[in-house]
Amino acid sequence: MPQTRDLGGSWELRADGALPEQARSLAGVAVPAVVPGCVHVDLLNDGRLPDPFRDDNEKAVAWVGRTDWRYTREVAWTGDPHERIDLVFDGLDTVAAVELGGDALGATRNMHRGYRYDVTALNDGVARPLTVRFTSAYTEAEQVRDLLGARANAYPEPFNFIRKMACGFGWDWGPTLVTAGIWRPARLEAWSVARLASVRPLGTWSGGEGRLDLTVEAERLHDTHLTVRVLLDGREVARGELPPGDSRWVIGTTVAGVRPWAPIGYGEPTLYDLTVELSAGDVLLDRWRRRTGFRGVTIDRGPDAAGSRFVIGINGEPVLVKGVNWIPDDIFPSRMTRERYRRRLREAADAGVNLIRVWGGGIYEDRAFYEAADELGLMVWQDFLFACACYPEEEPLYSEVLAEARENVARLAPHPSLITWCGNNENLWLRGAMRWNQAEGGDLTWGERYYLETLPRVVAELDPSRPYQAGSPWSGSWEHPPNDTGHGTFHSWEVWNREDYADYRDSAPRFVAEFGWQAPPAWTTLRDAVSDDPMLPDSPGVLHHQKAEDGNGKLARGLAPHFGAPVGTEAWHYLTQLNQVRAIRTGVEHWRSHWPHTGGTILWQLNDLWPVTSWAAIDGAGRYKPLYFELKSLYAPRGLTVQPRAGGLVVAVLNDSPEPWSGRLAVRRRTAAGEPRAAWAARVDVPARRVSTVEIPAHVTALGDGELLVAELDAARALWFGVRDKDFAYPAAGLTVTADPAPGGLDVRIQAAGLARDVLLQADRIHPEAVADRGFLTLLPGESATVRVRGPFEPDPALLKAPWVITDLASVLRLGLAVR
Ligand code: BMA
Repeated sequence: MPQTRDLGGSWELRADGALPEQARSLAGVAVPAVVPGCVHVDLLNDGRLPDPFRDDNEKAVAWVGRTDWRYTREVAWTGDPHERIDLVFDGLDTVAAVELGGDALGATRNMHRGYRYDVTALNDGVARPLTVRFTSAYTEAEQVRDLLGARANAYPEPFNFIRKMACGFGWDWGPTLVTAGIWRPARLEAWSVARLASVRPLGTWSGGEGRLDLTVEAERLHDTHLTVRVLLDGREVARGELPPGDSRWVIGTTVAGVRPWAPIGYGEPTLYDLTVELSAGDVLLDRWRRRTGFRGVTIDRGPDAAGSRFVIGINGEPVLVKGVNWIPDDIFPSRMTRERYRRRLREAADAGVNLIRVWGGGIYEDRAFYEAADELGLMVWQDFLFACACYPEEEPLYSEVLAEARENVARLAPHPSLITWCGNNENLWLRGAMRWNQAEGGDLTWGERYYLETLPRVVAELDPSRPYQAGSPWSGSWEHPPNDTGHGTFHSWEVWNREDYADYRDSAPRFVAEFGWQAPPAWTTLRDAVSDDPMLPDSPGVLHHQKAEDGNGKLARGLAPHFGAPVGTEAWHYLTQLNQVRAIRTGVEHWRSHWPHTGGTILWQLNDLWPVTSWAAIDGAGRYKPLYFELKSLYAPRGLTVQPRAGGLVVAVLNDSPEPWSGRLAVRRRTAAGEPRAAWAARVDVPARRVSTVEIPAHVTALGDGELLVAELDAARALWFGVRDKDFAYPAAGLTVTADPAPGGLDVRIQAAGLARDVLLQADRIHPEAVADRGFLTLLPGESATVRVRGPFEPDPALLKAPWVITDLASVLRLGLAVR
């Protein structure tokens, strides 16, 4: 068996070459460094950088990305002698020269690949210096740009000229922090005779049967006879021979007695241990192990009377996609841990999410990400790493793209959660929509060949088990504009950028792969990030943590028709978070009511990678914005929503459960004070996985001033106010709050005398680590609810009396003040 020695842990970091003024103190200094890691994190840990997340320190540390760096340590082989010793890097960020004992081993220019070098000389046991020199990513990207010609992109940075995480160069939710470093594990691997160079299992499911297609590639040093054994949960399912000269073994076999992997809400995410062993005679040479599963994936893109569908099917069943977009969870991705991946994905699953789209401006994530998704039953849509730009198709980029695609398609093949590969984010669309074809370099290559030829070929060759999409959005061909509501995937950005959120209802796209609405992060997250005093929506630090073009203007214009102009930062914070929730609710309920015409929604965006005003549901400090809790009801299997249709109102009964939903649907018109005005009821029978729309009679929907509709079916409820918030005369909520100490915190009971709309308990205002189990909640007169608050604080009910800990809409609208 191969022996390995981890090269993680302490290294030394030095600046190479010229240093800017701020960095003079680094001249000749060896900074303690950690692998895996990156320069920024090492400098931060050594107290040599101000926190780039605070105020506008981001600007003060910009020199780090423009500097060259050198990582060094000694290495020696301390294991048994072997015929071969390899030095393996799972990831180098990005432009690196690797040297051992002063000899060059190789040069790299792609963060998204791994590298392996023959260092068999280490068999002598003598220690040698290992050096990895990093050239600034800017130097490389600017050289490639000069060589191939400038091309348009969405941000003024050269991210499209280098194979490196694009959003590290800054995005409309992210800082510009251009990293360098040994960002993934490094090790020595010693082996003899032969090793498993690649194992690519494709587990599929159809006709009630599992199937395993497996390709094994060996790297061999001798022409000996090799055998391969394949075990599933310890039981041998296949065995093969690699005669001398042969190093590739391919099998396809049905696997009896297995159950399929299914996403959340559609069955169990069943996984199996897959083991592949390589032997020579009785000697076991290498062993590979993963959890894998069997499932069939289709995307129904067929034509129909309305255009072209986009319905994802798993194991033969159409699946309503309730998705979120994922960006790297840390601007320094080497800081991610298995626990953090697991926690974030568990949070998505807890919110009812069944699909995560790994967005093309980030990275092919760590194995831990896909393993967590496998176990949770979260489907993963993986973009190839191209976003919002024209990308050159010439060398030196073309071969890098090809190598990176081949490596990652093979690497991620075992994961049943990964259900589709997508060519890019928005590049097919924006070239025309942003007129990049008419801008500088508009006549040069721009990436089309990757999306329409290279990448689909790689997927067809290495992984035919997963449907490929050319891009997001994409209408299926050039016959229709890429972002066409009638065909394929759609990104809904006009509404946030220029319109009122009610306009989400103006179309029913076939699949909404992006849509979002901004809001600031949790109060404490913002307060910790900026030292502005006073802290205002437009004070310098707050504005620095708003990266979207005219972001605050869009927030204000989105707010005005619904809530007017807020008084004070606290009211702005409360109302913009509420407006985010209102907007997303409007979109998702409308689109869900059109299932299966609309095949699903993928919210932009689940997470953040620093403290910022953004479209995220979970902020950069990991705190939940109220939107996070709202997702739980929007993405619940069952729900009700009142929708305007053809001059009247309907109740859409949303049933994404495997059972029919039958019962008595009751709709009442009542005053805000609770007095009944009209009532109507009907029996509904909604088949499994279907939506029924039921018209509400006009005499019920004839809302007078201060009246609302309440629709109910079993435990589900929908409210309809008919007018915009600022035109509804909300009475005082009349809240009575009582709190009981509970294990780990407080149980807070909120009782409403009147209509209490959008009561919010902001747990982070009690203690930075306190968490509540609900976001906005609305109570009808006389109702009560309990909010569980947990965290490391003294469970003193008096804490709830601090300003803005508990707030409701009527109080904010009337007074711009907290209730208590
Ligand atoms: C889409 C995404 C991102 C961007 C978001 C918000 O374009 O693909 O590039 O951050 O919208 O503008």
